[in-house]
Amino acid sequence: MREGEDRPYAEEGKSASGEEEEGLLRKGLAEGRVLRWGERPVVGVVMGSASDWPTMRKAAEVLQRFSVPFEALVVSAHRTPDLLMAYGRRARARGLRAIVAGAGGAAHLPGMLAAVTTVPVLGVPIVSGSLGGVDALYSIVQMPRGVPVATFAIGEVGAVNAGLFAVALLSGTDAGLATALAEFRSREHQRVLEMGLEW
Ligand code: C2R
Repeated sequence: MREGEDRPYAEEGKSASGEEEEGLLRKGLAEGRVLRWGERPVVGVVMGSASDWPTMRKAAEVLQRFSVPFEALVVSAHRTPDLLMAYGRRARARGLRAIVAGAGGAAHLPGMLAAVTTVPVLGVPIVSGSLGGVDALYSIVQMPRGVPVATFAIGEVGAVNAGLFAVALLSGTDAGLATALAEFRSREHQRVLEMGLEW
């Protein structure tokens, strides 16, 4: 690697310095890599691979529906460990109030994020490979005592509910969101009351 070039990893055996971390984050959050919706994102929607996006966009769609500004990007504990650390460490300072993190297989991403930030991490197990998402569910839900990741159902249902849960978290300090959430629930209530069956 040439001098002055951003390294994808800190040198073996060393952690990225503060300056390196800033550089990684700048590159990782560059235009074209990050999908931004609204001014000043308060929720980060992250995933281990672009292949997770069809599922994770369900969480993003919920945030959009409730007018919650968010950013969405690919970041991986396995494949971009230093970027992941930088993203997690800077999350609170950057104004994020919740991180929805989706990953499949050996899903270390949500747990590793939770290890470096006190911003609530909401984990979504993605269906991938031969174990159908159960591997990701166990990887995310079985966190050791003291470092929680709120874990949701496997796949799209989990992504939708993680989005709704992020809205519920934010509604604690946002009366408008609390009202919007209550209205959503009452529409769901009505929808079920109108359900009929045909023989
Ligand atoms: P590819 O489709 O890119 O091969 O990824 C991703 O979340 C994805 O579901 C396959 C699966 O690998 C997962 N992945 C993780 C992590 N990074 C990528 N679980 C991680 O850091 O936990």
